[in-house]
Amino acid sequence: MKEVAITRTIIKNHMSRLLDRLENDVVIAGGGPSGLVAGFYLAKAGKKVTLLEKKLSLGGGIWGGGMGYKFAVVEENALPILDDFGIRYIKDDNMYAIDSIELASGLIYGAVKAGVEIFNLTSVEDVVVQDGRVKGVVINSSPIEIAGLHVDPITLISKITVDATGHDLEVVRVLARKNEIKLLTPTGSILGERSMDAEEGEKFTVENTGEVFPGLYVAGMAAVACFGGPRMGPIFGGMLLSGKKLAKLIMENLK
Ligand code: 48H
Repeated sequence: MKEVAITRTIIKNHMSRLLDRLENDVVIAGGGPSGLVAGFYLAKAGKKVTLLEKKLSLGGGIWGGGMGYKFAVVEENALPILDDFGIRYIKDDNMYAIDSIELASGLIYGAVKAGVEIFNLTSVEDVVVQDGRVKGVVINSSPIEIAGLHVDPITLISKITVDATGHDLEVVRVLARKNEIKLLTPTGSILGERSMDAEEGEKFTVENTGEVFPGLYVAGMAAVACFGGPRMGPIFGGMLLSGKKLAKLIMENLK
């Protein structure tokens, strides 16, 4: 029966992809701009990258531009990244404007085509910690999490784990809450996001992209929230550059 073939095709393909990703070079939590760009460059370099997104659709904070006006903005130094993805931009007032629909869909498509294995509807709820190092993620189905059902999670192993969960900094927060550890921040703790300063926030994001605990890296707004930088509003150059820098750092680490 056709119904059986449809169902078998879905289950077989999903399960074979998932089984292939029990062990990874890199697992990225969060499918916003920083996570997608990092995944793209790592996959292009031949790394086995799995990206987990808790929502149905990826793209994080891109879709709504600024206050729902559908344009995102980047500075000139982020243009090579857009060129790598084939995403178009318009020069305007010393800035570059991008249709946020093209930015979000272009980053997602680029990451998938580069070889990033993406699982949506998948929440990272904890990490695996052994020998003083993060060695993977503990995941659950988002609908199970949202319903508050008592269903235990499963685990994916990774050489490197990335917190690209944006403002909420979910992975680092759970690590810090459950374990008596010191993070690689100036105080050893999470410093928290500060109020708006677009210029400084953009710089801060890239400068603070990096390792925050052995095996665990932060990128994008998660780096800002972790290291105590200012927000920058709907300018996305720092997020894209953060993703690219992260890929470079991880490549060096994995050598
Ligand atoms: C799986 C999760 C989990 C979880 C969250 O917020 P994002 O777009 O993140 P960035 O850092 O790549 O980009 C930030 C940018 O969009 C932004 O918000 C800016 C520039 N703000 C400036 C300002 O002033 O406000 O994406 C994070 C993604 C989202 O899709 C979440 O659903 C997802 O991570 N996520 N995925 N497991 N536990 N938590």
